Amino acid sequence: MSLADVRWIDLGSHLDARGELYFAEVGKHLPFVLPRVYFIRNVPNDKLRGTHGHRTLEQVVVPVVGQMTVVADDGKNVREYRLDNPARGLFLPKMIWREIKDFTPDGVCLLLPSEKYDEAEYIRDRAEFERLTR
Ligand code: T46
Repeated sequence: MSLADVRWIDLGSHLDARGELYFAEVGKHLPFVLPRVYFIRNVPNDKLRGTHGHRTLEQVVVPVVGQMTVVADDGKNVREYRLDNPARGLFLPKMIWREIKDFTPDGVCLLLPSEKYDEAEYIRDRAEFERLTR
């Protein structure tokens, strides 16, 4: 996979006088069936989340509250994406090194991954990631 496979995904929405409702439906907004969800919040501004790649896992990152920046890296090119709109998630395919940084104090991101948690499919060693993407 390469940075060309990283893309924005517009969620479904229903906005009316009662407020805002957003949704992601498999096949319509999500390219995989969801076996797990998790969210990250309360990240100090000088701390990073991620800093690894995934052998097989894909996921969508949704900035439900506040803002944060995803740095995506395919081993050859690096690109930054500012997540600032809860109506839009960022799709990260497998074999992309990612860091999430610069959370605003209120920042909460919801992660929609394609697999259950499996430490064996993480690539936490940067040298190994570079070997695999060479
Ligand atoms: C990713 C970024 C954006 C679990 O037990 N179950 C889970 O579903 C998750 C996500 C984590 N954990 C355990 C594994 C570690 O012992 O929680 C601990 C911290 O996880 P990690 O250091 O991987 O957290 P992040 O924020 O660096 O990475 C997470 C995801 O793991 C990763 O897939 O892309 O968020």
